Amino acid sequence: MSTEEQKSSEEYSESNIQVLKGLEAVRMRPSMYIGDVGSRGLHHLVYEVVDNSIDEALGGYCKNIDVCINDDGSITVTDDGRGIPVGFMPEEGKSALEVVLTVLHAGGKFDKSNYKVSGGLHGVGVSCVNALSVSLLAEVRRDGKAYRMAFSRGVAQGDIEEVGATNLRGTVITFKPDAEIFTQTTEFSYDILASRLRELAFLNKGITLSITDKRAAKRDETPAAAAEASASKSDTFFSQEGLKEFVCYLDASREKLIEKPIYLETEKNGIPVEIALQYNTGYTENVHSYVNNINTIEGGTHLSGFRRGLTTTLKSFAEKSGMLSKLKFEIDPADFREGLTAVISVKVAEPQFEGQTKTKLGNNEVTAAVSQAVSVALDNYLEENPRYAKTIIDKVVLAATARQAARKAREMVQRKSVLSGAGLPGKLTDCSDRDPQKCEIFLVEGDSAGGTAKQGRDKAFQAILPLRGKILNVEKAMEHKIFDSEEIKNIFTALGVTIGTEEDSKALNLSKLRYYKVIIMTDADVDGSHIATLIMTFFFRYMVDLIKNGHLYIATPPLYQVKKGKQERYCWTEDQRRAAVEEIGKGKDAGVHVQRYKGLGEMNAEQLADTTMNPEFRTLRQVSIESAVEADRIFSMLMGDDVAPRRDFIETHAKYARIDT
Ligand code: 0RA
Repeated sequence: MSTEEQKSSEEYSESNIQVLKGLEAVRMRPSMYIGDVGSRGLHHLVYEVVDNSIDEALGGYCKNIDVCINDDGSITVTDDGRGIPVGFMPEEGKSALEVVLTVLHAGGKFDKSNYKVSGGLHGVGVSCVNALSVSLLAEVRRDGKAYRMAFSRGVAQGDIEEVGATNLRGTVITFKPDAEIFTQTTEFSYDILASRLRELAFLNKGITLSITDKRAAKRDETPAAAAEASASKSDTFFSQEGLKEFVCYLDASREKLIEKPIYLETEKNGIPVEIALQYNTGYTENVHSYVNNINTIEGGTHLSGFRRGLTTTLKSFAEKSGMLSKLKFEIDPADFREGLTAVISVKVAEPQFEGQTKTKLGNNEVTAAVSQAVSVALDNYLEENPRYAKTIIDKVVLAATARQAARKAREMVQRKSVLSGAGLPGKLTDCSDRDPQKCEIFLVEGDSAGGTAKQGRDKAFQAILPLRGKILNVEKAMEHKIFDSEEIKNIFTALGVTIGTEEDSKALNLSKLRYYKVIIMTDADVDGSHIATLIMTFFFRYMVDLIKNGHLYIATPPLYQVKKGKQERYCWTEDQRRAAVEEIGKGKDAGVHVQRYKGLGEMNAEQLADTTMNPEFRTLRQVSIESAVEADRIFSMLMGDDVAPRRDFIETHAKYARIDT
């Protein structure tokens, strides 16, 4: 507020006061504008600026967009679009640049003709980013001249300045998020930003998006890792063929069933529709939908249209060609989507977003548009590619047959679960409290660690379920096998959740969930990571709502115990180990004993409780899904034999969160 006081009051026109009120509102209730003020909201700031550049690109004015994470943690977004207009706007009493950066939803004041098709989930514009940044510098290159204007927390720090001649064109926005707003973190994740830029490149073919990380290496690592990290990281994303390449990227580690993805790009009733789909030899459905470049994770009318078009077209083709004559039961719509990977992208002028996370498209007119587009393109494909048509239908028939078998297995699990406490698995050591909100269950690798955990737990609210070795890899197994697996049945029955109906096997009833914290506890080694990944894969494929509602956690057992005489310290990182040796060794290493814990089994019950289980001392990592699309691809990739990406995954996708309740 000090900047406000410095200026004399007469300088404040009506519009200035309104601007302050507008941006002040953003600062008062940031979550209303950007969703939340955690890591997600923080990254949203970058998307908001990039979306403006994407709009320029979709209008045909911009080809390159670059994002840079600067050494000081700020972000610079550079594009080669037309540049934000800089001329004086008499009605507003200030430059267009200042209007764009200080007036909420200022976009409408300029170009009404080409509607914004990008424009983020919250569609709030760069002025919000400005309001939530401790500093923002806008540089515009336009008509042979370069201009700049600086802001702090949305307040102009002087007038727009002409700073010289240039033959460049475009906009450069540099901003540093305000730590007063983003109290949890102001640190950007390269991986999160890179994966969004990659996604945007696939969704908007022909645009080049790049990212560079200029931050210095973090210290917490080994010297080799630090050296590698100190070279600035960089990636460039460009897609010539759009969604066709997106689908290939998603299916990179799956075995394809047809030679190339089926692809369509058309406009129906004024709605641009782009779709690519591919069948693979797997059993999971991976359909991702977008509206105006936003991932609609809750689906909506475009997804319904896609499903309808797919089902009716494949079904009528199969019937016509007599391929269903031997089937004695109805094919389920879901059978048409087993082993299907698809991306649907539509552009809707006035999207209505509904649902819990406002990522479900509500516009009814979109269903028919997408359904028709799919029918036409798919019909053509099946006619022109009879061999692949047969391959696809064969796969559907196989899926239908397996579903019949799965139904029986599932009904068995269903009958056993929930109904009464008597149905609980014999291996479960339950807690005494019955309030799910207070209760937690540890899924523990192996019977012996399970035994230790049983002794170390707090009986009142901590339950233990030991799992035998490596649980079934659900990524590679058919559904009826999954419901046959003893370990998986035990998880379902112990948690008390019921599995979906036949129509939607993934629909989950969480209302009977018996523990609000489901904690995976495995050894701190590669095998342990693998087991944790297998368990996470299971939850991702069969209980994704459990993850989305924040119930899934990973325990973090310590890596070292540092001991001298009666003094002992537990350490989770190299830095902590060094510090502990220093501290209790008092500079002398003599007599200091460092034990590397390789497994849970090396700790006794008390140690396990003190370091890993007791809420007072432990650190839990909450599993979250940053991007459903990336998560899906990664889960399919991780199930290969390569260990390194698996470990990376666990480190980057399980957020660190200190949970002390
Ligand atoms: C308002 C009007 C016009 C372009 C923009 C804003 C614009 C904003 C951003 C933000 C980042 N990059 C951007 N590029 C352009 C239309 C410009 C005209 O009519 O010349």
